[in-house]
Parts: sequence; C-alpha cells; structure tokens
Amino acid sequence: MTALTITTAPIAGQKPGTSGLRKKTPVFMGAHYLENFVQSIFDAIGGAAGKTFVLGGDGRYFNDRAAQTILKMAAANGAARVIIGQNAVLSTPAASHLIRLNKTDGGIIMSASHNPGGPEEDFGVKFNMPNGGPAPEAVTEAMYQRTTELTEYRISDAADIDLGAIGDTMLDGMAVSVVDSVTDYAALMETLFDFNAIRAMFASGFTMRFDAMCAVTGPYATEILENRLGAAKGTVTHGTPLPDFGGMHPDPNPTWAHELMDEMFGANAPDFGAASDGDGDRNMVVGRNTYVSPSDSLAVLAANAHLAPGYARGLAGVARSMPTSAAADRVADALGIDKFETPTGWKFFGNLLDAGKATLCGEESFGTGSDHVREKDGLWAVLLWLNILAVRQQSVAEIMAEHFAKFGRNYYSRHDFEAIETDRADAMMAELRGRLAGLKGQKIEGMEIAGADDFAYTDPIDGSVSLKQGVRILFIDGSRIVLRLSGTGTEGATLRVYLERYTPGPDGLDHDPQEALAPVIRAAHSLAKIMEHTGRTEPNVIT
Ligand code: G16
Repeated sequence: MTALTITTAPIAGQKPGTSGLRKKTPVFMGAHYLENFVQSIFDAIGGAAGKTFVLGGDGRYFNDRAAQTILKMAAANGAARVIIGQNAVLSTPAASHLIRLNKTDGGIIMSASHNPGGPEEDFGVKFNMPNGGPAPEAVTEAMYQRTTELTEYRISDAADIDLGAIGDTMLDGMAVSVVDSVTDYAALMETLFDFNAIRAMFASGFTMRFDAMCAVTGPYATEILENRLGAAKGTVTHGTPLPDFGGMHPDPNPTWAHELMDEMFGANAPDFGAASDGDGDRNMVVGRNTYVSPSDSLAVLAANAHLAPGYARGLAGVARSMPTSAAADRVADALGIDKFETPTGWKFFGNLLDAGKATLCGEESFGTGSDHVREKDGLWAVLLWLNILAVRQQSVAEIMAEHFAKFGRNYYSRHDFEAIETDRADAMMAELRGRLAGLKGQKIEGMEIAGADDFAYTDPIDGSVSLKQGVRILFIDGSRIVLRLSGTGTEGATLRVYLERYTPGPDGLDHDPQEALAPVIRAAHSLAKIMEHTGRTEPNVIT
C-alpha cells in the first residue's frame, strides 16, 4: 500500500455556500472533483497529519464511494484516525456529537441536506470544526482559495475497507473505527429529556407520526421513539434510508412533507406529527389540525425548555437568524435573557454557543437546536416538543393558542421562487439594493416604510464581519419583508422572500397566515419588481 501523489489542476466553482459545497452528483463524481475539494479542506486546516476526524454522511447516492475516497485521502495525508458511522452513515447532529464526544480535530460530513439525492440529483461535502460546528466563513474561504491553486492531492492505493462491520481496522497506517451510527446520539438524548414522562405519555395512548422521508433519521427515530420511548410500532414511516430517498424531496415543510400534512389534517389524525430532512438536522412539527411554523416552534421551545431536565436551569439566551420571525425575541424579552440576530447559516451560531451566550438557536428554514451539539438537530427538537407535551398535558393547538395569547402572534411565511436564471436574480437584487436608501418614508399598501438596509453582522465574540446578508424592508407597524438569494441551491438561483406581520392580540390571532400577510406579500412583489425581473408571479414553495 502506497500513498500516491496525483497531479491535478484547479476546478472552477468549488466555493462553499451557506452550508458546505453542494453540486449535482455527476459534478461531484467527475474526475478529481471530490479529491480536489477534500485536499483543499486538509490544506486549509493546516494539514491532516496526526489528526483524528469523524466521517459520515446522510446515505445518499455516492455516499459510500465518496467515503472510501475520503478515508484513503485522510490516510495518505497522515491522519491518525477516522471515526466513521457504520456504512458511512451519520446524521449531521450525530456527527457533530461524535466530533465533540471524541474531542477530534473536526469532521467531514457528506450531505446535501434537504436537497434530493440520486445519480442526477445533489451531493455535498462540508467540514465541521473541533467544536462540532460548521466551519466559519474565514475557513471555508481558505478552502475555496486553496481549490483555485491546487496542483496535486494525496490518496492511498489501499483496497476499500468494509464499512458495514463495526470495529477497528487499519487503512495504510491510519486507524479506522466503524461505530454504530445511533448509539451515542441516543445516549445524549437520554441525558436531556425526561424519557420516563414521554414513555408514560405514549403508554397512555398518545399517538404520533414521524416521517423520516426515506432519509437518515429513520434508524435514529425508530430506535428512540419506538424502541426506547414505546411509541407504537409503525409510528416512524419512510424509515429506511435510501440512496435516492425513494424519490422524495427530503425537506420537511408543508409542501414536501405533504403526506404527513394530509394525515395531520385528516380524520383520525395522530396527536403529534413530525418530519426530518435528508441529513437529520431539520424538523417540522405539526399538531392535529395545527401547523407550527419554525419561527413559532423556536419561540414555544424557548418559552417551555425549562420543562425538560437538560434545560431546567433556564436559558442563557436565544439566537435566531435574521430572516426568522421575531417571535422568539418576545419570549427572550419576557424571560429577561439575551437575544441575538445572526445571518442565515448555522455556522453563525457557533461562537454564541461556545461562549455560553445562547442556549437555544433557530432558523425559519426548519432548524432548531441547542448547545448540546453545534448543528441544528431535528430529532432533538421533536423530543423537546414531546417532553413539553408530556409535562403540560395539552394539545399542540392549545399550547399554540396560549402562546399567542400571551406573546401576540408574528404572522410569518417564506415564499421561494426556485430555479430563476442567476443573472436575472442578481439583477433584481442589485436594483433593489440600489433603491434601499430612498425607501424610508414611502407608503405602500397603507404601510409606511420605517427603513431599509442590507443586513450586516459583526460577530460579538470574534468581531468578524459578514456583509450583504439579505435586504430588509421594515415598516412602522412592525411588519417586515426580507429578500435574499439561497446559498444552498444547485440550479440557477432561488429567491427567498420572508414576510412578517405582528398582531398583539387579543383579537386577530387565528387568521390564515397567507391572508394576514396579504398586504405585505403585495408590497414585496411591487417593491422588488419580482414579476418584471423574474417573470414569476407565484412562488414554487410556501412555508
Ligand atoms: C442550511 C444551513 C441553514 C440555512 C439553510 C438555508 O441548511 O445550515 O443554516 O438556514 O441552509 O439556507 P439558504 O437559504 O441559503 O438556502 P441545511 O439544512 O441545508 O444544511
């Protein structure tokens, strides 16, 4: 067995986005594509020699072969040890936990998250730091720079190793530990939540549906919900991870998790429903006849987290991404704890969590998590909800109604316009940015604009500055429009339009969000000239 040095040349476009490098699978499978990026990761973090890494992925198409390549490259770059999930499968939060548990030098996660998988769909690779969190911008930028100058990479010519067999083995001088993908993660969950209370709730007839969407959380949810908590067998559907997610789009939102939505709004609906995404970091929760928006979910979790043993001491603070609604801010104010507003991307929460400033974090894009790992965590959110339901002994609808009555309601929706020509999307944003300074004081749809800007963030811990993180148009009545282009798509551009309107109550708390937001939606179309620039009048996805 030899470590080979392979001559290569830079490949254009290997710039990580919101969460790692995501491309069409055939692109990743192209000559040297994966290898160039992995070598750039190792080079950007000061080499792999003597280091220990975690490796895992969401099991999508090419996951298995990419894992063998990455293992051989780690060995040839002198890594001491790689801890890898069985069959190279780890949910993203489980990978984050293993990095922290084993105090490794970081980890490589193979996932394109909620994007579809398969030979013609999406693949992705990202690096997580020793704290278990996604690499910050300075590090991903260094990786990208390295891809633009790379001339060679190192890879062992050893044979593939059997990733199905749990245990330790050697690969060209490097130790490889194949571990069960679920065990350590499930043990962590048992430390945070009152499993006895949840078990008693299931034993008394509480019913649930968990849609794993043929993605990575199937085995995790089956073990925790059915085996450990006693939920009825069959509670978890689409529980077998498949390389193409069974053709499903594993994005837990009302559009893509429509089977779950139909069941939860149909006759004989279970008490509680949830879905998770491709790599297990996103979640959607839904009660019987009650959809809970991710922004509201964060707020409810913040207001009730103390009911779970792991958070009984209270929260240090709550952080949300800028486009996420301000519902959680109202809870933070009521609790008298700090609140933070960060750019989109879980990586921006890392410093706040490490510094102990925030305990709970959340994003409108169906992500919630806490300081137990450094990724958002779908199953964790579901378990915290279950713990709250077990203690409060109320339905989701009752909990939401009480929450809105106490804090008021931030009506909220996101409208996505997918696969727009990149040039047209860029032109639209550029034109809008050019007009921001003049918007203050203008009236539209009966609402006066209080101000408009392009969100910039200065990290309170390390002082790093991130510019151009999304256009905000703020109205005097507290309503808000945010527009930004997605950083996770692989086809053209996706315009995301975030819409928010606050109603203090006691009246007007039970409208349909799309109706409550109608004037804000019309204002967004007219201010950004969406039709003029993109030719679109309607979004593809509404969440
Ligand atoms: C990733 C990031 C999230 C972000 C989301 C949407 O999620 O980890 O922090 O909110 O993308 O990003 P964008 O609006 O740029 O598409 P995931 O679940 O894809 O890793």
